[in-house]
Amino acid sequence: MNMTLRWYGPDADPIPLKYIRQIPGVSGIMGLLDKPAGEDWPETEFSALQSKVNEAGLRLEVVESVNVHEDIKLGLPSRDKYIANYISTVRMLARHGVKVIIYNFMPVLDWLRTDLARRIPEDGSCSMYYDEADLEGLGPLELARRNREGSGGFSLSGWEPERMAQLEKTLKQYEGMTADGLRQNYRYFLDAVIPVCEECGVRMACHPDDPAWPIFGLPRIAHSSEDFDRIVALRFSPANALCLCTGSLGSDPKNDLPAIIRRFGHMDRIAAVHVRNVKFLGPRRFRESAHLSKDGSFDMYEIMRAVHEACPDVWIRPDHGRMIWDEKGRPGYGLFDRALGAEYLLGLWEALEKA
Ligand code: DNO
Repeated sequence: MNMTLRWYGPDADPIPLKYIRQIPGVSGIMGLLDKPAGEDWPETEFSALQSKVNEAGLRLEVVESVNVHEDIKLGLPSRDKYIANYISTVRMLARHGVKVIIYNFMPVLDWLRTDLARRIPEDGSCSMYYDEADLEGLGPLELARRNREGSGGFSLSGWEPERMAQLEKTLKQYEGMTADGLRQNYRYFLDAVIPVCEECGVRMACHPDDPAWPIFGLPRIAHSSEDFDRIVALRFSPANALCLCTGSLGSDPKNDLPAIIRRFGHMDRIAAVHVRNVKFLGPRRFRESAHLSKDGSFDMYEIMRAVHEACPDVWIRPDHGRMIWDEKGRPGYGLFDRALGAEYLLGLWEALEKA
């Protein structure tokens, strides 16, 4: 298992690489170039980023994310141009030793919370929070505005300004799109990209829908074991893999996380894992808790045991942390709580190794 931390790059992330290097057991980052979806990533920029990471004593073998342009998800004629750019980026990343590319196929919006900094009454820390009831009377545009205001000036992955600028138009384009229609467009994308990944030794890792159900009437096709069965069948190859995110999938209590990890891990279809805990507060209402089992609703030991059993060589990162110790940072991506999360997961791992 390779323990990593997500890092947004020297200009966008307030956390110095040196600090990440000092977290015991963290060997690399999951990183990215901050480019609008659909762009072919410039090699010189990526190689400069990777050198910086390497100089800090860390590795950059997982890229999160190379975003998929909406025209691909919509199946518009312009998709071929964007797929060609995607392929060119895959080849470039492979030349630099990248092994896994995390992406998602969620229409328009990526992950969604209704409060980016909800105070946890028990200990005074803040974490991200979701209540479906708060979405009523709140359209996506209003939510995007709130996110912008609540993000402390940081651009949030999945809520990038250029994406939000197009929001109204993109939402219109999706009118009438069904889950099957979206899946067909997904197949078209995978048919083009996966053979290239096989050729150059890269694995695509699809991130689940977060939360794990459709929102704002948009189709979503990656939030259950059955959905993943369909996704791996769209193009059957170890390069067509998943990024198993426990917090996203687990937002629906029906999803049995250890069972899903075992199912797709044993099939060799898990290329990356995001591990975090969630505390259910009611139907479709939850907060992101500390990683510790006791603080949330998941059994983190059982989750790590399933990873250890079914995909032990995977790249992992602790996911969204709370804001603690008065840290100011990108919601979900501060240093302190994620570092605690990494140590806790590494502790579970050591126990599993020795048992
Ligand atoms: C949220 C992240 C997601 C993830 C993308 C992958 O914090 O886990 O934004 O990076 O869905 O494409």
